[in-house]
Amino acid sequence: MHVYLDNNATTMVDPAVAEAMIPFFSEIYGNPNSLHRYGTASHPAITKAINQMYKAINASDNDDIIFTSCATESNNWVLKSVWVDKILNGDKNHIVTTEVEHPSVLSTCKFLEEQGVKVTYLPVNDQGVVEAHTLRSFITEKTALVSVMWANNETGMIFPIKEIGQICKERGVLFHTDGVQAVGKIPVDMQEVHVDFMSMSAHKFHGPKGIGALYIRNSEALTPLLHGGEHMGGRRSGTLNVPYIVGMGKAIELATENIEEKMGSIRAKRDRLEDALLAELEDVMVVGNRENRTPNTILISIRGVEGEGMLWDLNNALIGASTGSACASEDLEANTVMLAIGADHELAHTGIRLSLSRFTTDEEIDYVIEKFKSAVKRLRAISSSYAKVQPTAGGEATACGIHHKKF
Ligand code: 7TS
Repeated sequence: MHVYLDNNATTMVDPAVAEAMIPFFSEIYGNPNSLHRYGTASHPAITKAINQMYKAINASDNDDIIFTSCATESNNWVLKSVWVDKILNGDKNHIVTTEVEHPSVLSTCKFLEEQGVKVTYLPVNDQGVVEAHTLRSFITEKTALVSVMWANNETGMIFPIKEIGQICKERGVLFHTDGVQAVGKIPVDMQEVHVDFMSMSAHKFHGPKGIGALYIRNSEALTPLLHGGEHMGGRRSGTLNVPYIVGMGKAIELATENIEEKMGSIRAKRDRLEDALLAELEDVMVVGNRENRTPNTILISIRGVEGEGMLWDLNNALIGASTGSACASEDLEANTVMLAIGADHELAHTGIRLSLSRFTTDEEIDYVIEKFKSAVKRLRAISSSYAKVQPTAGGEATACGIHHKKF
């Protein structure tokens, strides 16, 4: 059996999405900016995709949704353009973000710090969540932007976007959220939150890789990242990637229609897997409470078992999982989100992320439970650092040199 449980890294393209894209490669291939019939032939499909995007997140007609090449581009666009508009050409000098953003936000913030921008990195609590009230004391009249993700890619923890948006609105500060791990996993309704900019990525909800979008409330001014041929109203140049736009529209429609029902089914499988691992393995813990977590995600730490060793064993059993963000997985570093939560280095090396999708089956879950248990048993038997101890009431154990917080 093959089991893919790395859906927070990327998802399978839904066959219905692939089918919708196919005509736009070799049949309807004109440049949509061309005035002839070959160009205009794709217009209805583009309009349909745009409408699917607006409907999926309940955007209003005054808002813009601009297609980009990926969420990394969307995140770079907001941060760099707010820097140009409000800091280089304005009187602000400060951006607030969090310690646990995706590298496309954190690395851009580091770059902006090198340019002289002041950046505040908000801490997370022991659940891995930024508490909205911590933001209040950090916003000053020099703050140009607050950027806080909607859901974390490693833990699945959902951040209080409604409260944060409200604080930003009261203080007159622009608010960006990286919605990549929220859209298609939990209901996202732009009428319910005050968000100025939201990044999205199609490949996280069974669309193709290499296409993303940026939601812009009330068509807020934002200097383009890509200048050129005035595509998309001059907001983002580059010939429209019609097949991928069609694919993203179809994918977001499929992911968000009856989302509660779809997610209920994923949640039931996720909970069954989580319950089994917690009940049948000793000295393991899952980061973050379930109620406040995206329904497909488990970040589990297995005391005494290196994440990479675990991945190796799972991979040999044809199970795809992750030790954290694939974007950072070439350097065998500790899980940065676990470090931010307060885990020590040793524990932060033991995190395994299991992320399900609507294509995950009950049989696959049964298979993963068995293989996971046997991998932990094997790796602990050869582990020099693992000594079986009973955790104390506070969830702390010291016999193997690991001191950790109870998550
Ligand atoms: N933002 C978040 C929260 C993400 O999880 C990712 C990808 C991105 C942005 C980047 O999206 P892209 O469209 O540029 O690819 N996250 C992961 C992950 O968790 N493991 O691999 C990729």
